[in-house]
Amino acid sequence: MITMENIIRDGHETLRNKAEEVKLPISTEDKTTLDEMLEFLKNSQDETIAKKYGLRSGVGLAAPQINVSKKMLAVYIQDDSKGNSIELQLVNPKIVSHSVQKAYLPGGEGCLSVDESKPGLVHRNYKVTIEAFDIDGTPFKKRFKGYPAIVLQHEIDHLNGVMFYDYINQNDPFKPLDDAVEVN
Ligand code: K2U
Ligand code: NI
Repeated sequence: MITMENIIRDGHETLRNKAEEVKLPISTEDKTTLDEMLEFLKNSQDETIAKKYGLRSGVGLAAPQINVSKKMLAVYIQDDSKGNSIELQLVNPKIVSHSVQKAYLPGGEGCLSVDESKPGLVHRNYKVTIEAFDIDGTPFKKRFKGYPAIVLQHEIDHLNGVMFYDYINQNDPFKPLDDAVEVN
């Protein structure tokens, strides 16, 4: 199982590299890695397991964060209000279109690979359309908005060597862009 020891931290060169496209058909090894990434997210959101193994809660994880420089990511977002959850294991994901409108989390963002706080707003696209392949190699295309869209952009950034704090306006970190949507 993946634990925090497997997650590389800011300063490790892999976090600033562009990850490699995954060769299709997806190998057994890459499928296992994707399953372990999703398992980590579920474990990290289980109070008992997270406490037992000292896991930081995460809703997304990109393969470079476990020092696997491949274009693979997992997302696990539980939406208790409506009972549905978002569970994704994506290979070679790309944003094929996005809204003009921007969005941000009012409290800023964090990252499992960044131990210290980096206060400030991260403006992202409010809506994105993602094309990818799923773990079975089936083509995937879906539009996301709001929080899931923010999480996916954070993870896809990891595949391109971009960190969330790269976007923070150091002169006025909590100044929202005009017309940007606050996402809660
Ligand atoms: O990539 C990662 O390090 C996981 C990030 C994902 C993230 C996406 C969007 C905005 C902030 C972070 C975090 O660890 S997830 C942490 C977290 C957990 C529960 C709810 C919100 C954020
Ligand atoms: Ni991150």
